[in-house]
Amino acid sequence: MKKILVTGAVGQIGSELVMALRERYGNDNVVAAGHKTPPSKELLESGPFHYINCNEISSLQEIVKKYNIDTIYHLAAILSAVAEAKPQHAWDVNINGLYNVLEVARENKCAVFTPSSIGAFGPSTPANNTPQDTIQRPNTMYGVSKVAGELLCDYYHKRFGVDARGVRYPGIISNATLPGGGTTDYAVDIYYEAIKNKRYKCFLKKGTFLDMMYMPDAIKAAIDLMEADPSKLKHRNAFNVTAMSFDPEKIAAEIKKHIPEFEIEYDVDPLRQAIADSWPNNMNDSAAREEWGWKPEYDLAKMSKDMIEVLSKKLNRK
Ligand code: AKB
Repeated sequence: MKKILVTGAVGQIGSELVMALRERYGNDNVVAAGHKTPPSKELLESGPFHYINCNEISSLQEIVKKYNIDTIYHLAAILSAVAEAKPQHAWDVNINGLYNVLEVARENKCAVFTPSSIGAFGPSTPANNTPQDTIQRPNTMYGVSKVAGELLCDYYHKRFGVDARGVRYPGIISNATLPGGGTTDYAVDIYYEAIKNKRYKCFLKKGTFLDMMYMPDAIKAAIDLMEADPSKLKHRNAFNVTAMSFDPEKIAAEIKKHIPEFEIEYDVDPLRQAIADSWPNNMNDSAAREEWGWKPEYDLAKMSKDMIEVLSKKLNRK
């Protein structure tokens, strides 16, 4: 049985990934590691949890040895808007943290999953049907750290044989943990506000198309890629993966089908708008589909129905 460590386990993806991995591989075989108290008691109590800082390599070493870890899902990262506000901190967490994880993986022969992002692309990348292999000249610290991370993972695979794999996630939408500090976060906030107040003030302007994905598909992508036959992987790291592309008007129209009184208005944040404008409108994810069978289950309609049902119950609005 696999012995897994998940860093960033209290974050948006990490907290749900830990529970999915525990269900699949057994509670005791999945060690969750985060730098703050988990939002859910379930995560803390269903299996091992440790406070670690990926910038301290000794704390990573200790856990990997203690539990005989063979696979690390490295989710600890700073998202785009926060990274622009604190670029030095973002470099430290996104690059030095990843470097430590790869070093520990090299020494202990662990496989590593690391997400890159649509943020690894920039204004000179073709914005529509963005190819798997294309121009990557991002103009944000988040993007710079993601491209460097992709290259570092490729390097550790080629040079040291570390089984490093990863995807370029789009914006991730979840009905459980909230995202923090991203440019695509509006696509989560909009559901909460639609249910609570029937209005949402959007910080991106209409016409800003971005790739998005519902959390169950994001979790599936990570697990499926790590379970894929390595002989079929030509790319290994940084696979484009997407499930849908929409702008604020399109998601608002979908929400209106369930909450007819809902209205969207705009108060554009120049920082996040500039970041979003530098990212693709929609990516081509055919390499992931061909090499390891990637196929999302949720489109905008199916995701919206589920989000509204689950959140309405959670917020006692039904
Ligand atoms: C962000 O908005 O920063 C993230 C991402 C797309 O990587 N959700």
